[in-house]
Amino acid sequence: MDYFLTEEQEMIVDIARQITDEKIIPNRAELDEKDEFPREILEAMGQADLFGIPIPEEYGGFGGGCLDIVLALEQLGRGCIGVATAFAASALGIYPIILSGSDEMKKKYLTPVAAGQKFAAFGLTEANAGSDASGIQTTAVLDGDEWVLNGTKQWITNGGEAQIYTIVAMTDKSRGARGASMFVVEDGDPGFSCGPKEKKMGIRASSTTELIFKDCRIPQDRLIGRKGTGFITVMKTLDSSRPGIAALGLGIGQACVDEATMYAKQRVQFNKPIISFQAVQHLLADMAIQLEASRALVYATAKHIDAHPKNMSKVSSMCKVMATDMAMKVSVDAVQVMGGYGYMREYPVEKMMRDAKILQIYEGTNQVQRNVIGQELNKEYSRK
Ligand code: COS
Repeated sequence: MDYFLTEEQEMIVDIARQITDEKIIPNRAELDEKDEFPREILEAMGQADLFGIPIPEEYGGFGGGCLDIVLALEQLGRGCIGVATAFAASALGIYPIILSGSDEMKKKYLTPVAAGQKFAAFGLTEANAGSDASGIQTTAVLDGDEWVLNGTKQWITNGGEAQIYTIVAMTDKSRGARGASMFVVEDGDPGFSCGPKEKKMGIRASSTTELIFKDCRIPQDRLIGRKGTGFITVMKTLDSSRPGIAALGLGIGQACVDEATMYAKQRVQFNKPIISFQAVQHLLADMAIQLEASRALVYATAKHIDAHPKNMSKVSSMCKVMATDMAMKVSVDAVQVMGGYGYMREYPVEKMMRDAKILQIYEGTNQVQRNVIGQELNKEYSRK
C-alpha cells in the first residue's frame, strides 16, 4: 500500500533497509546463537546518522518525528529485533533529556548520540516495580552539591554497553509518584556498576543487565527537569517510544509474511506447491491482512502524534497493542506454514517467534496498555 511518504521519509527507509539487508540479516543468526552485542552494526547505524533521527537539529540530529523513527525501526525490526532493540533502547534513553532536559544537558548528551559516538539506556524497572512503575525503591538524596543514588534497576536494555543512562529514583518517598525524579548517570560514575548479561528467550543480540547503585555520587546538575517530575517524564517518554515498539512488530510481521510466502511457493507436497492449497492460502491471507491493518494504524498514529504531541497516550498504547499482538500471532503462523522446517534453527522464523514475545511485554505489557486505553476512554466519555 502507498502511504505517500515524503522524499526524506523514503530516504530513511532506504538507509535502514540497506543496513538491514547488508549487515543485520547476514549476521542475525550468529548474534542470536552467541548472545553477542552488535557493536559494529550499531556503529554503522551511527555513521548512517540513524541515531540522530529523534534528536533536534540544534543538537546535531535530524529533528525527525514519530513517523520517521517508526519507519527506521520497522526496517531494522524486519532484520532482527535484538539488534533493533539495542537501537530503540538508546532512543528511549535519550527521550527524557529531549523532553525535560536543560539546554546544557541536551548539548552535552544529545550531540554525541546524534554523532553515533555514544548511546543510551533507560532505567525504570526494578525487582518490585514493573507494571506498577510508581513503586520504585531506588533513592536519590542530595548531599552537598552531589546526588547519592542507592538501589538496583533490573532488565535494563543496553546495560553495560551504553555510556549514558537516564534513570528514575525517589527523591521523596512520602509523595509517591510525585516524589520520583530522573537523573543522568554516566558509565564510570563512582558507585555505579552493571550486573552480568541476562540469558533470554529472544532478542539475544541485545544486552540486558541490572544497573547497581551503591552510594553512587553524581553532580547536582544531572537532575533531569525539576525534582519530583520524574514519573511524568517517564510516562511521556513511554508514550513517545511505544509507537517504535509497534514498528518493531511491523518489521517481524513483514519478515514472517515474506518467509512463509516464499516457502509456501517452493515447498511441494502432493505434487503441488503448498501455496496452491486453500488452507495455506488462508493462513497467509490472514497474516497479510493483520500486518497491513497494523501498519495503517501505526503510521496513522505516528502522523497523529507528530501533529498533536500532547495528546498521545491512548493512540500510542493502541498501536503498541495491535502491532505487537499481530507480530506474535503472525510469527506463530509463519512457523506453522513452514512446519518442521519452521521449527528448526536453520530457518529464521523460529527466532522471529521467540523475539516477538518480548514486544508484548516490554515498554509496558499489553495488559497495561489496555488499562491506559480503558482509563482514557473513561475520561473522554465523562466529558461528553
Ligand atoms: N503523561 C503525562 N502524565 C501522566 C501520564 C502520561 N501518559 N500517565 C500518568 N500521568 C500522571 C498522572 O496524571 C498523575 O499525575 P498527578 O499525580 O498530577 O495526578 C501521575 O502521573 C500518576 O498517574 P497514575 O496515578 O495514573 O499512575 P499509576 O501509578 O496508576 O500508573 C500505569 C499508571 C500503570 C499506566 C503506569 O504505571 C505504567 O505505565 N506502567 C507500565 C510501566 C512500563 O511501561 N514499564 C515497562 C518498563 S520501562 S522500558
